[in-house]
Amino acid sequence: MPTTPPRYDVLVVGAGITGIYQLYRAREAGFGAYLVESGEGVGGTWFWNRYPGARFDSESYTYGYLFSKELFDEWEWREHFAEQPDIERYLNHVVDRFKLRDDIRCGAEVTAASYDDAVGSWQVTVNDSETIHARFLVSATGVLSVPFVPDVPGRDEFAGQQVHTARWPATPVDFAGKRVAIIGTGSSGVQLVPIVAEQAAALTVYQRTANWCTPLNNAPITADEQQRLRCDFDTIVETLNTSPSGFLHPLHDRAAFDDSAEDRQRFYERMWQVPGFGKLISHYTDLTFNVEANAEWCEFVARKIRSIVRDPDTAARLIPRDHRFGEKRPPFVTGYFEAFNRPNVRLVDLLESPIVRLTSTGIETADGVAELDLVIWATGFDFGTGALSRMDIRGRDGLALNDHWSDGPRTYLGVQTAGFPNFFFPGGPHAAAGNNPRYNGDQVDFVTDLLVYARDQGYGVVEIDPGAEATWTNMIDRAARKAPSFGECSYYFGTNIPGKPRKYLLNSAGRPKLLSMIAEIKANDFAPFQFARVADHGFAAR
Ligand code: N01
Repeated sequence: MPTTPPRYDVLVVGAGITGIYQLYRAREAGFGAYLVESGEGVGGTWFWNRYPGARFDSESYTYGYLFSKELFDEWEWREHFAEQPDIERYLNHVVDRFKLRDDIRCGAEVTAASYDDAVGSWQVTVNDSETIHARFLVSATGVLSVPFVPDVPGRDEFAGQQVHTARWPATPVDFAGKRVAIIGTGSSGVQLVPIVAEQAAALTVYQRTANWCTPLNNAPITADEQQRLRCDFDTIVETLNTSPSGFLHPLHDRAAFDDSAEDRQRFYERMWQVPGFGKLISHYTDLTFNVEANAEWCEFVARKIRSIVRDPDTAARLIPRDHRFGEKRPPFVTGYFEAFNRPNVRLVDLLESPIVRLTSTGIETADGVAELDLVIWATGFDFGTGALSRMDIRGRDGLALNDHWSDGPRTYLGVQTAGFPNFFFPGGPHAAAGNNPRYNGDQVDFVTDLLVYARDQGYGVVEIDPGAEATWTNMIDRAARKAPSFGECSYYFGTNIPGKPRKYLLNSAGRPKLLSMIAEIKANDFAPFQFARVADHGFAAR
């Protein structure tokens, strides 16, 4: 007997940090809400990226949820920068604590979604076979969710094991006694290198471009610090809400050449010791604007690299030559440069000897074949639009999202795009440029408030005006040109994916601006969103 497809007010896609919060907010607001997740567990990015060494590089307590003081008080992060298993435990704890698990279905991948204008709702296909109807579809599919593997000849011929950092298997990968390759030296590769180096018989690191890596400076959170965090909750929230990028790191008040040469060196030493993104945020105010200031800091970091790495040729290769500090998203490391002092670790500079192909036994470069048991691809993601572009999303009159975005994403507030009524994507393109969960949480709050407004006014359809979309998207593109960080060499422009349009994928206008725009929109009855009534308002409350 054919069964009637389930119907929900709000269908959330993706059980990452954003999706879990969206499910919580939609349910608290009284919507019949449900969440589908392609992975076999919750956590999103923090479920898939379970490679050894994966951890936050934003402070744990600024990255977790802040909507519940009780949650904040009862969860004790063990480290300032938590490791992946702790993060996954935390997200499972949140799901259970707020009784969300019954409304989440894992192993359910959205393979298509189309808007039905006649009834003002979405027909969503799951796992190519099942149908779910939803009045509102919220894709919380994230920006770092689709792994990228370069099209290197012979990939299928390699007889050993291959794994991507962003699809790391749940069963531990054994490095002991193995000849391992890590391809890619972005944030994932450089976190993994020291761990593999300790266990593998031989590790070859294939680097195309060196990155400006600086120490993460992680530490356990002491009992006193735990206590202080609890006491400071309100101040922490206030600081995060008013800082441009959603971090606690204070801004500096001096430009580099306000200080003497001696004072600058002392300051650089201090920066080397500060945790995580402090090195970008609390640095001299002109670090990313002033070429000379940036060059001096880069030279300081280069000296540090030379002082750690004993082989001068390897050290030289590990020092970036093609970009300044902050032009790409900087990785933060623990023991990365030190790993190259081990006798079992070798660096291959792909600019000198590019990969020719994979053979059945290893990787062939211009210098010959390295025999391998395991190849690890740490080659990044189809950032920002990767997941949305793979779901065959069709809006009004069958318009494909991929056609609407053929020149790159066009959005309003990074939450909706014109021609796709009742479809939202918090935490997607044009969402954050800083501490992701903070911006993404703002967007979830906004989407929920918008849906509550629509419901209260008796509307069933919510759609952004194309003019407003164009204005916001132009603002994003202008802000990107003015932004001090993240040049076109960074994957934030889609540069790493062959054939992808070069369009800025973040929102570098800052969180305070986003929050003030949201306040203004709400004060104006959510103009410039357009609303319409629908005949059938009978969507399911579970
Ligand atoms: O990916 P990436 P990632 N041949 O794109 C190389 C977040 N994150 O997974 O620079 C050889 O940064 C590529 O080389 P190049 C964080 O936002 C956070 O490391 O293009 N190499 C590069 O070295 C981060 O920024 C944490 O020349 C090839 C690497 O692969 C984002 O995720 C931890 C190649 C890709 O680096 C992505 O990081 C981990 C080819 N054909 C990740 N193609 C935290 O700490 C690409 N590469 C929170």
